[in-house]
Amino acid sequence: MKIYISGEYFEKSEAKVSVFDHGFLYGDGVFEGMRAYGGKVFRLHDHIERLWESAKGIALDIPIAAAEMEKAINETLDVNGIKDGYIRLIVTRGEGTLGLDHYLCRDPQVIIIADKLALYPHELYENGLEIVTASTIRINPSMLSPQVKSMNYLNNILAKIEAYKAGCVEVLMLNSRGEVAECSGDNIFIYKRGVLHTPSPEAGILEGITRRAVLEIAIKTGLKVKESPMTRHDIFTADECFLTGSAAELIPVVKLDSRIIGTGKPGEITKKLLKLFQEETKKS
Ligand code: PXG
Repeated sequence: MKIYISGEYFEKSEAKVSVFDHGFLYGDGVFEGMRAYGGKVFRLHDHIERLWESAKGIALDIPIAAAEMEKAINETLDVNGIKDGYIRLIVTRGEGTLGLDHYLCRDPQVIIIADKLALYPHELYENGLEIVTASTIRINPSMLSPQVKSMNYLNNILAKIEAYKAGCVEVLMLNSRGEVAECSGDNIFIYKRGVLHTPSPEAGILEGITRRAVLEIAIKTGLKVKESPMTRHDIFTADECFLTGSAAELIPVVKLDSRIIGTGKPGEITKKLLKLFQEETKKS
C-alpha cells in the first residue's frame, strides 16, 4: 500500500508524521472518508467542499488547491490499483511545539490513504441492525460544531464503545435537548406513512454526503421528505428505519433499545432507496 503524504508516496511502514504534529498531540486537523466506485470517487466535489468547510471552521489553511487535492486523490487510487474502495483524506495542523499555539504549526500535512472497504457484514443488510441509544450525548454545536469533521472523534468513539458493550455495531446518539441526532458514524432516517424523515442539521449532526444523496433520490421518486426534530418515540413507532454513510451506503435498522421497529425486517422503502442509491453510485 502506498500512502500519499504532502506530495510524496510512502510504503505503509514508512508513512509517518511527526509526534509533534498537532493532529497527533491535540486531534487538531480535519478529515474525510470517501468511497470509490469503478475508479471514481462518489460525490468527490461534495467531500472536497466539506473538507474545506471543516478546515475553515478550525482556521486551518489547506496548503494545496482543491483541484490539486482531487488530482492527488485520483492518483492515490491509481497508484494503489484501487477501483472500488475507501479513501481517507486527512489534513493535520502540522508540526508545532508542545503548547497549544496553532500558529507555530507552519506546515499542515495532507495525507491520503486508499484502502479496501471494511463494510458491515452482508447478513446485517439482509436482516437489519439492532442499535441502542448511547448515554454519551452528541457534542453540542455551540461547543464544537459536529459539521467539522475533525480529527477528534472521541465523542463518537465513546458512544461506539457503548454499542459494542451492548453487542451492537452502531449506536444512536441524542443531542443535549434529548432529540435524535445521528449514529456514531452514520446518519439516521425513518419512514412512516409515506414520509421520509431525518433530523435536520440543527439537531447537531454531520451533514452526510450519503444523507444528502438519499434525500435527493427520495424527492425524485416522489416521496415526501421531512427534515425536522426527531425523538426516540418517532423511531419506536416508525414503519422503517435505516442508517446512511459512505461506507455503509444504506443499512436497515430493525430494533432500537430492544424494541422492534415496524415489522422487525428491512422495509420495502429502505430496500428500494438502497437499490436507487447503488444505481446512482454507478452513474457518478
Ligand atoms: N455522521 C457522522 C458522525 C460521521 O462521522 C456520517 C454521519 C456519514 O457521512 P457520509 O458523508 O459518509 O455520508 C459520518 C461519516 C468509518 C467512518 O470508517 C465513517 C465516518 C467517519 C469516520 C469513520 O466507517 N462516517
